[in-house]
Amino acid sequence: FTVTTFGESHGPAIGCVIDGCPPGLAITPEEFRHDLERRATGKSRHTSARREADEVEILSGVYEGRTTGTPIALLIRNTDQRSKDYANIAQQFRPGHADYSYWQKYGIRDPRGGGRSSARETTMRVAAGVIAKKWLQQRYGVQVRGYLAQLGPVTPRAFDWDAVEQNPFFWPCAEQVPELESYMDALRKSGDSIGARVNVVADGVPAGWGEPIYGKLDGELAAALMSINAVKGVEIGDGFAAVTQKGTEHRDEMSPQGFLSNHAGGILGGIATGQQVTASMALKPTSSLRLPGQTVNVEGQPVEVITTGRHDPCVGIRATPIAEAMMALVLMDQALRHRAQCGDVGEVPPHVPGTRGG
Ligand code: EPS
Repeated sequence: FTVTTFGESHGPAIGCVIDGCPPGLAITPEEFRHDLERRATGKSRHTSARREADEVEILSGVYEGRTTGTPIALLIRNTDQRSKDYANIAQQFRPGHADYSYWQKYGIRDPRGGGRSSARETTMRVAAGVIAKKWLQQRYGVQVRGYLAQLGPVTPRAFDWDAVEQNPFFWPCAEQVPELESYMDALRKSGDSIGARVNVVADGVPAGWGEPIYGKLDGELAAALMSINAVKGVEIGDGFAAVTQKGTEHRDEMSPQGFLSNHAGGILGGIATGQQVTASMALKPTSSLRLPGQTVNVEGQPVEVITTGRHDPCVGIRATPIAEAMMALVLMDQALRHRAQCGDVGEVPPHVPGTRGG
């Protein structure tokens, strides 16, 4: 099961090809709308003002509302490109932006909206994730959900899944939302940007998904989350907190009723334990800033850069649906691989009853 995307932020369209989806899954263009809107720009004053309809066209792989098993091609036409915003950065590099490394690699300067390095590319990951989420839910009852776990210095004071979808931040504590809004308003006024942490979890993952050495579930999850623009760190389970933990603290003790804790993030030796799969990712602050910074131009001369245009002061705010999509895509792939080798859930008996699921 593979997904590739194509297109540029300021090109005519973006799209993806999903290969290896089983036949028979019911899917309509309307079903993409919810998650695409959750990720989209222009939904609150705290994100980029670019307005895109993000209407999905299904070009192939679906017949009479069901997947056929052949490659699924999805297309979204760009409608609100404004390349002129980028005229002043055409000859210079934004510090902290991929335009520098793209230039070093390809020697071609396409400054319009960051091209392939733009957050716009993540639209298609979310679209592909809709298919994976639906298949996982229908076939195995697996649910993938995420939330914003930290915005700059602010951490949630309480946790409530119901709160997450009620605010533009995907924040799990409703009473803190005004605090986040004032923080973001002040930040936007200052012209600066801020980093964030997004957590993503999967409930109902059956024990056994994942590969023991090559293609470990945690390894593939880390790679998938790390491949999202602006992600600089990924943790599975307790992640870097494990550095200071004792073995007695970190190990997840077991009982006939199941595990007593989940420091491992639902994965041992690259294979799912049947517990909730948990991951966390750190997103860097956006590099396109209207505050002046020191840089070089394409001739290597020192210049000052100021970026105008429509930018997110915190890309982490829109990253929750992207993290969910990437986790769902990895889980769907691992589910299909597990099925191919070991048969379906229930065909391989659990050695310790009670530790499956839960
Ligand atoms: C982005 C810059 C802005 C954002 C864009 C990501 O676009 P533009 O250059 O057209 O003003 O709106 O994000 C999206 C369009 C999107 O759909 O996520 C950037 O510099 O990465």
